[in-house]
Amino acid sequence: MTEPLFSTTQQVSQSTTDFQNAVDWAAVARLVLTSRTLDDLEEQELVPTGIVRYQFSARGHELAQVLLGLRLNQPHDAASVYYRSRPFMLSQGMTIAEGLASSMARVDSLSGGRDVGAVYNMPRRERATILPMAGDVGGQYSPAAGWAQTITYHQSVLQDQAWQNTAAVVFGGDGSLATPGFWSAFNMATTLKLPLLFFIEDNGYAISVPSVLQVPNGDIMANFASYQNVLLLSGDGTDPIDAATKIDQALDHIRSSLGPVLLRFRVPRLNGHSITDTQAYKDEATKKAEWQRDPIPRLRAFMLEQGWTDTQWEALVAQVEQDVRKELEQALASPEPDPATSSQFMFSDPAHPQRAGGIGNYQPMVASPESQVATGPRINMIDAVRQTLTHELATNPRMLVFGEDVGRKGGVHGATRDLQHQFGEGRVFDTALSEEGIIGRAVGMALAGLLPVPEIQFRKYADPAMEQITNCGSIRWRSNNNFAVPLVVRMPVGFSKYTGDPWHSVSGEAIYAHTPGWQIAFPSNAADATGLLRAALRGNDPVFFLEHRALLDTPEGRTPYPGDDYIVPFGQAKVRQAGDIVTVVTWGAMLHRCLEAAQPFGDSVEIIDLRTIVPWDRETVLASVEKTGRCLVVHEDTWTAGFGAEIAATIAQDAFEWLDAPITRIAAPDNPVPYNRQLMTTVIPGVEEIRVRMDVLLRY
Ligand SMILES: Cc1ncc(C[n+]2csc(CCOP(=O)(O)OP(=O)(O)O)c2C)c(N)n1
Repeated sequence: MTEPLFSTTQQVSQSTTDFQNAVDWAAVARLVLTSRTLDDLEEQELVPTGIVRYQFSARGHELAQVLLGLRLNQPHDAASVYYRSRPFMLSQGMTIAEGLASSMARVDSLSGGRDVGAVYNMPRRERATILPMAGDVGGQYSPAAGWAQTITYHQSVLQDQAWQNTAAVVFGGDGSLATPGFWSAFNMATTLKLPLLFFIEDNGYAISVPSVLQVPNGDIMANFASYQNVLLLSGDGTDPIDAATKIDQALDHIRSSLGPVLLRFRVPRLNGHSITDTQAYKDEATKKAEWQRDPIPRLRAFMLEQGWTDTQWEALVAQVEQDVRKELEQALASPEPDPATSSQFMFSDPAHPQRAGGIGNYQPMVASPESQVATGPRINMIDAVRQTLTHELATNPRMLVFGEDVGRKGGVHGATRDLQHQFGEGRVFDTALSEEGIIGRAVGMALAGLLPVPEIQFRKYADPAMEQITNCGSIRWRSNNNFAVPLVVRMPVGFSKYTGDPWHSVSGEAIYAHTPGWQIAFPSNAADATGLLRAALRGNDPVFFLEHRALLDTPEGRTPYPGDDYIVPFGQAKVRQAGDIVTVVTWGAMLHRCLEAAQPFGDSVEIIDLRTIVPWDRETVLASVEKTGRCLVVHEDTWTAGFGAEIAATIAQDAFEWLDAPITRIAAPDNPVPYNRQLMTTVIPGVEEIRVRMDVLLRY
């Protein structure tokens, strides 16, 4: 790789009083011109020749980004960027060749060719860590708030001096101010007074939609005037002194732990939104007025005022042109990615540790002996969950537990009762009612090396967080194994022992199984809950830990506590009952219904508790079907594209020769769970229905 685009000897003053005098304006000019030259090159040569397919210009936005970038000089500073952030990326040490290789989707791109060239991620080099960016507008915000909360965690709970004076920054356009992601992060940052800078580049448009349709009267600053706990700053992002001064003021506020800042710069967007956008929605006068605000002539005039000569400026332009041409050769020489690697890095691989976030020296877990479960008084599954959380909190200072009502109340299901009292409000705490904020914050914390364990009150209420969930799952893959985000999302699923309803009784594991990058545990009893939760908490990947409501405090879910070191590695199903004529595959509360249904059939029925949905134990299932030749899959999730369909398809493909009967499924019909108990029992598979199907298969 070639040198980053700023000199390591530049002066970036720590002092806040004379920032504009201390700025290395030569470095600023070089970076700004480099970004502009890259845009020219791509638009005029690389897109027309098909070498670059997808281009986002930063033209007009460059100056303020670079001024901010050069100030991110603390070791734990982090930034969550967006697709117009290439000038900032250059200021963080991304080389010209990497920038071009990213646009060309080559091996040397920041994502190894996996992501769009303008979608960045970069473990720390000389300056900030660049969090894996989201392609969804608004998705960049709550992970940045999670990093900001990590800063306060290190400062106040872990008392870590290295995190003093640290800032998190999130970049966005005016359109992004209308997204749920922005509001969830803004609410979080202002409520918790987080060290987070919202750096808003307001160019007046979101593609073609003007900002008057994004926020009232198109002016977010006026609307925020009465907002509490935030410093509001607004400036001209094309004016070197105004931009430098406001950035200085903003960072000074944040590094002094005075809370968040929203800094809005008005900037012109001198090109279309992307290369395909002709800007037909702007009239000529508007475009002309925008070009008059081009920051580069203003920067040049400012540099001349500072004593630069025309010759020096022209020499810099020529030098930048030469540098870009030289690194273009390097980018063009970068190979295409190897097609054989396209599925690599979906999950942690001990042979290839990630570079940031998660556990660096992760090793696969070993199963504890079953004998550990055998003795002792039986405890509820919810108590097993609490006991496991307690032990892991006591032994892992990086672990935090949070969610709605999780703190003082101890959770609406009691899983976290007394944990705040034992471990303090810094480690076990209530959050605002924002699932997007809960999961997005967890992502930012995991990227920063903590182990977040958020609770979602009921499976249905994770829906607002779906954007963060899908983005989280793909982080390791799309950052080409640069970043890992191990975190454990606990949530109750399914009907309760009293009733069901459309809101609290969703199981829906199939949706998450279809969300790449997540592992899913679905225990049927206290011992498995203990072992699986411990495996999740010591793992190196994001996990959904699904706790069935009808098993939390019922006899079916009870077992002896297997101990504080008990581990059930993922992907190891358990044969709960051996049999030789029919195989039943199931999980969660349905396991107990299957056991009851099979009672009249003695050892004819083999019952497998899958225990984890991702990864699922194909070997145990296929070995059983080879033995029995018959298979019944039972689950509570809805029928169409339920996880049973995946199991049935696998058996049909890999064990077809062994089958003596059609693979049979029992699942909920494709409708929500009703509140009326009698209606509910017609939807959730019952013991009688299961027994009849077993009988049919036994006689087939
Ligand atoms: C959630 C989501 N919706 C829609 C899009 C498509 N899209 C990409 S950029 C964009 C406009 C964003 O405008 P703004 O935030 O003002 O930033 P600018 O491009 O003006 O810098 C839209 C609608 C997206 N990427 N994500």
